[in-house]
Amino acid sequence: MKITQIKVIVCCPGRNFVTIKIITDSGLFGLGDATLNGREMAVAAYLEEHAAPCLVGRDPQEIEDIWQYLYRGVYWRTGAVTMTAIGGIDMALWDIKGKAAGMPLYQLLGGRSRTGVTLYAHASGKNTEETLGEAKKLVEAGFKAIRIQSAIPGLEATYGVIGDMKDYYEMQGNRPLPPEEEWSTQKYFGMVEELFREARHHLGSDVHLLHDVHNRLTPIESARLGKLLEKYNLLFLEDASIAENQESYKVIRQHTTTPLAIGETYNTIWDCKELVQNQLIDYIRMAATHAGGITAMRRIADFAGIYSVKIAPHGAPDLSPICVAAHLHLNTWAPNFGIQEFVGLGSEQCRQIFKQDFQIKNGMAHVSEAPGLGIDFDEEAAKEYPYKRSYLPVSRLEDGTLWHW
Ligand code: GCO
Ligand code: MG
Repeated sequence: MKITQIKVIVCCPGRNFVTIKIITDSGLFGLGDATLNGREMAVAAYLEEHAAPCLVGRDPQEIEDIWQYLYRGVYWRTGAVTMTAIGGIDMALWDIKGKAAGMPLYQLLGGRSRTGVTLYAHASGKNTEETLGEAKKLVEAGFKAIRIQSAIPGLEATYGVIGDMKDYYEMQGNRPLPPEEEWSTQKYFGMVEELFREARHHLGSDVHLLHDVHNRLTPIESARLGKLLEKYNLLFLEDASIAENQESYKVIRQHTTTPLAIGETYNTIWDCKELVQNQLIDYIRMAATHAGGITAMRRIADFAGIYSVKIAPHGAPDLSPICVAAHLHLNTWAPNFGIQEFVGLGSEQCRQIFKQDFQIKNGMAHVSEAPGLGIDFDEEAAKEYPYKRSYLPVSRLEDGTLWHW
């Protein structure tokens, strides 16, 4: 089998997605997601100009060698743009391998470890009451795990909730420059305990609760938060602090038993090595798209498993349905799967373009049994929604200091 063409398609059905289609002389093709939020065209150019020309004519079945060629063979290894390009190509190659074998991807990985993939949904609102109203609806819809976020009184907009502008997920293409949000640790601590106390009171003890701090706290503040929330029994506390200095998580760990999750911006196994090896975290949240595809995720899952760390792949709306499908296969297989973030099936336009056939029932996803990833992409429909430049927000402290978003 030979690769005859690699297409890179950037479309914006409500938000931007970079899709790779690898076409072969056998009639089989594979699909991959290479979306890097706010930097989509950098990956598209990398693929078109630097990666695709080296792969045309190669055997798409040699996934491992192609992975090494694009990773080790490049002097400038790692980095978000390179690893997202590799992630998209790798996914498409596994899609082809599955189709050639006549097997769904999870079978190629080793088969099922579970009947379905437990999902967590998002509840956000402008105050505790609104957030918990959303959470209740999700519980009624069958979800067993909910991420709870609320606006902070006194701050106009912050992570997950942005004033009257709908949330940031839907702002793609609507603003010429990055919007700005505000952060105050003092004000956050003034509301966060009440949010979880009320959540337990109204939702009961069975439902799993999660929370994303989006790197806003310092390690000692995260430690304090973890301690404060211990009695509300969170499934995990996500991105409490930035961990460029992986050692800094020791500060959090030595103070609290609240389980910790991190990793959605990580690109290689090296980014989480110390965190995993020293058991400073409980869930690793890397995504197939940004961490080098199925080939890399499989290694990360096995590495994490040795240290009792579970995988909980990133599932925000900026990962395309192709990545969602890849994660469902990985999660169906991985013995150390934890939970999958899930934000719905995307806009109507999105569902017109990406045709997936996994099933969701009672807060669980059931992977497609079709060969490969089990997803299709309508190129003609995608043409209707061209790329629109857009940015994630930035965050500032009340005195104007630029802070982590
Ligand atoms: C999450 C994430 C997202 C990110 C987004 C950035 O846990 O879902 O934090 O909300 O902010 O994916 O690209
Ligand atoms: Mg997050």
